[in-house]
Amino acid sequence: YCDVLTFGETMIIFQSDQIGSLENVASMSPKIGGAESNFAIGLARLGESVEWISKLGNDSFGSLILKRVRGEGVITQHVQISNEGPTGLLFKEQITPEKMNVYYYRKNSAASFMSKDIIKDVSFENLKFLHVTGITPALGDSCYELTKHAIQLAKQHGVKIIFDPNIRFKLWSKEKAFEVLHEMNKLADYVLIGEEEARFLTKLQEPLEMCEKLCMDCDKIIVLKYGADGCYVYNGQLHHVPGFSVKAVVDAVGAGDAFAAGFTHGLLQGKELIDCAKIGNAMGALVIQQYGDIEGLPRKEVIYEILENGFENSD
Ligand code: KDG
Repeated sequence: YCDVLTFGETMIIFQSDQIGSLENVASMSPKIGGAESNFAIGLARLGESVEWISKLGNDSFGSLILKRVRGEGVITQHVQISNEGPTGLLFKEQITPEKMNVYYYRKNSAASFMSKDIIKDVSFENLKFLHVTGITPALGDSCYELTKHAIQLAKQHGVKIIFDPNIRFKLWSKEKAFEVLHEMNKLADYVLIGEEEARFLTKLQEPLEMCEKLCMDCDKIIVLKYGADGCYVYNGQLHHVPGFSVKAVVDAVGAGDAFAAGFTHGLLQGKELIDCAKIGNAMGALVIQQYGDIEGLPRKEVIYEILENGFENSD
C-alpha cells in the first residue's frame, strides 16, 4: 500500500526549446506531462510512496508514459491500457519567454473514458492523502463521476483530500467549472489554489477575504498561491510565506504541481504548515527554470539544500 493516491490524464507534450510560433520551429521532442502524474513524480523524487491511476491509449505514446512514470518509482498497478481512444497530446508554443500557448489534442482520448471502475480494486484503508484536481471532472461525465466517487471513498475512510482546482477553461464552460469546483472545494481538507483561480471562485480580490470565503467556516486549510510572490497559508489566520526569486523563468507550466508535491511531502513528514508551503515554493521555483513539466523536479537532497541556503543563482 502507499500513502498518497492521485488519478488523471497524462499526455505526450511536444515542445521546442526554440522560442517562436510553432509554424517556425524546426523540431520538437516528446516529453510527458499531466498535472496528477507531475505531482506523483514530484513526490516520488522526494522519496514518498505514491500511486497514480490513469487510462492510456494502446499505442506507443501510452507505453512511453507508463514506462516513464513507473520508472520514477510511482506505483502504476491500476493504470489501464485501452482501445477506446488514443493517448492525448499537448503542444506547447513558447511565443516569448513570458508567453506560452498550450494546445490540446485530447478530445475522446483514452483517459477521457476513465470511470469509477478504474478505482474499484484500490484500497483506501491505509491511504493518508487523496490528491484531486479540477482537470479530471472537466474531461467528461464518466471522469466527473470518478472524481466524485474517489472523494466519497476518501471521506468514508478518513483520507484527507488535497484539492488543486487547476482551472482549464479550454476544457469546459465557466459556469460548469464554477459549479463543480465549488463542490470539490467544499469537500477538500487542503485547497491549493492560484490567485486568479481564487478570484474566479470567490469574486473577491483580497487574500484574507478570498481565503475566508473558500473556507466557508470549515476547518480546512487554504493555500493561496501568488507565483514569484510566494503564497498565503490560511488556517483561521493568514500567514504569508515568501517565494524564491529565480533569474530566468523558462517554462512556468507544472509549477503548481511541483508546489503540491512539495507541500504534500511536508505534510507527510509532519512539518508545520508554513514549512510545507516553503517546500512547495522552492519546488515551484525549481521547475520553472527548465523546459518541461517534470524535468526540473528535484531529489530530496537538492530541495533541502535550497531550503537551507537559497538558490545559488538567485540574487
Ligand atoms: O499543470 C500542468 C498541466 O497543466 C499540464 O501538464 C497539462 O495536465 C495538463 C492539463 O490538463 O492541462
